[in-house]
Amino acid sequence: MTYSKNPLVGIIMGSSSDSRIMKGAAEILDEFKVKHEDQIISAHRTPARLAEYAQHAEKMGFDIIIAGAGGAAHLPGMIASHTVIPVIGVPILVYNDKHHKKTDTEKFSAFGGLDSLLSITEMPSGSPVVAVGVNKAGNAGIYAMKILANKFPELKKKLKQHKSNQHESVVKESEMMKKQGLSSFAKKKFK
Ligand code: RP5
Repeated sequence: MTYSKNPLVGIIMGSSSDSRIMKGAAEILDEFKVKHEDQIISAHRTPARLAEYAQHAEKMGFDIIIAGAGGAAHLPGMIASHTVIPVIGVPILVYNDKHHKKTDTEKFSAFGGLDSLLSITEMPSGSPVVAVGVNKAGNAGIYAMKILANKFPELKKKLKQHKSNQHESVVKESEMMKKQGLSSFAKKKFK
């Protein structure tokens, strides 16, 4: 079953380089069969487009916006400033991987993702954005499903099933570890 003809969630990110991380949110929404619209909106490189997007999101009737950005991550906060739609921010660590010639240390943020985490969470009073952990786009997807589950009972059922699947998989791995012993379990898992 699908929940609507139109997308219920807008997924946006500051750069195409964020798509490697942000696809984690889309994968969860796809798994739960919730339609989403995905776009690149840069708070710094396309500021006018950012304001237009907020209007677009309201017109589309999105219930939630998932916004990911790295470094000086102003996208989630600025979108939240332009709309009353709840925004879930995804702080991104890995970036600049468009520039293949750069060394690994140049590809990553000098502040290890703390820069984007603080940029997203430290919003002024009266203009909140919630945030998941650094690079945890999948959690943003699950959190969005939890909000939507208040509207769609079928989605609530699926979330409960998702929880019990997680339980089963941890128990299964624990049984394997108990049987094989920690050393050989870890050797097989990370070979
Ligand atoms: C941020 O700058 C983007 O969200 C991205 O994480 C970071 C780097 O962007 P690129 O230089 O890879 O385009 O605005």
